[in-house]
Amino acid sequence: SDYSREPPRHPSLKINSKEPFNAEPPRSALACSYITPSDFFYKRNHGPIPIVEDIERYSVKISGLVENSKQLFMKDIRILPKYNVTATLQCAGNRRTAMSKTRTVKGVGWDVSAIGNAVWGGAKLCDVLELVGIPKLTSSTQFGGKHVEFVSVDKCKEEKGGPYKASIPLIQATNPEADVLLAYEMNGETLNRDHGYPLRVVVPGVIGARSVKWLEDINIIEQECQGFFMQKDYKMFPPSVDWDNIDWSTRRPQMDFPVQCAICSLEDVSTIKPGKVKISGYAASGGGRGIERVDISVDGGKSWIEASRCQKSGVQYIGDGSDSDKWAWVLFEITTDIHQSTEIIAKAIDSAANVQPEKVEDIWNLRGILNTSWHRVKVQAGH
Ligand code: MTE
Ligand code: MO
Repeated sequence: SDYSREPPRHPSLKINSKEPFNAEPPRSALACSYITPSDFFYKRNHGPIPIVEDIERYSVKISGLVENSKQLFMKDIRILPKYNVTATLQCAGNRRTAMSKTRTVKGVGWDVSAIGNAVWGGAKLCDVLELVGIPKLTSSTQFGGKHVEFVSVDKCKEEKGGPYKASIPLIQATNPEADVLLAYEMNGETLNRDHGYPLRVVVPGVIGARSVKWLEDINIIEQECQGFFMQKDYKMFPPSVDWDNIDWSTRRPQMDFPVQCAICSLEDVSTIKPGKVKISGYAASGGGRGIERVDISVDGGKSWIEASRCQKSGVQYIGDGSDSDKWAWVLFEITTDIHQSTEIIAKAIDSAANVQPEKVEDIWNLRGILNTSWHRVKVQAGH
């Protein structure tokens, strides 16, 4: 493995692991803007960042259960209708550090910023698959349990030096409404190396692990991908399962991410001046479910007040689909009186009325994924 040609990165990122490079922005910087600048977007890697020298010769090969395999160059992908989809990407390991405080878990530690919201520009996967004769919106009976596998060029130790890979159901891949993209732009600019240059998959509403970067191969396969990150990682186990009694085959790979929120305006612990305190952060849910409500408590959970929500700045979020980005987070904010030291809590409710679990202990799992417990920060009244 070779880490001598990594791209430059913003100095204010908090580095959780250097090789492979895993870093997140400070939480105070994260919820300042609805669209996360790519500099500040968390970076989650399992190997060195690949180098594409000759973009003219770069291609993606589509094969597997198709009549004729096809090799697509960037020009073939750029010629397809271009979509800009605003979507939140969240690592399943977001907030892992807090989970490991109850009991040790395996994995890179993350605070609350292994999440970001970007405008991804590219072709829809369903349009790309049509080029090899796979029709859109075909019924599930015709597809069976087929999956679309995405294979990268990076080298990961978990794959014994092989490439990172993952898959999604073919039924989702061929649904135009699922907005699965092969993205070559992020926030209106050419995708940068850290985020998958020249081409990555973006699967909105699904844990980040399925949005394969540096795409090289697309395979239509009979069942889900058998790679490490689908079979031996990113699965949700109950608190009773530990490394001595784990049976990976008993669980399905995690796809949609659950309802989540975090306070970003305050660190745990923060010193505040008694009086009006602004509490703000993000809330997001998977599967295209919007955020129905964000509740805040400033008395440790005895009483709750509702925060205001927005996506575009200054516009109250309604979440009815007409003026909202269905795959994107909402930013929440409330200013309230706090006069003494206390614990502030945030919890979100999504459009299916799913609520975040209260205690991290109840959702503890050995890999430390999906910590969506109520987010708590302690504040000390000072001067
Ligand atoms: N794709 C490749 N090829 N290699 C990787 O290590 N990491 C995955 C996913 N795609 C990964 C990958 C994980 S776990 C996450 S959370 C997201 O990419 C992170 O995307 P980002 O670095 O652009 O934020
Ligand atoms: Mo991830």
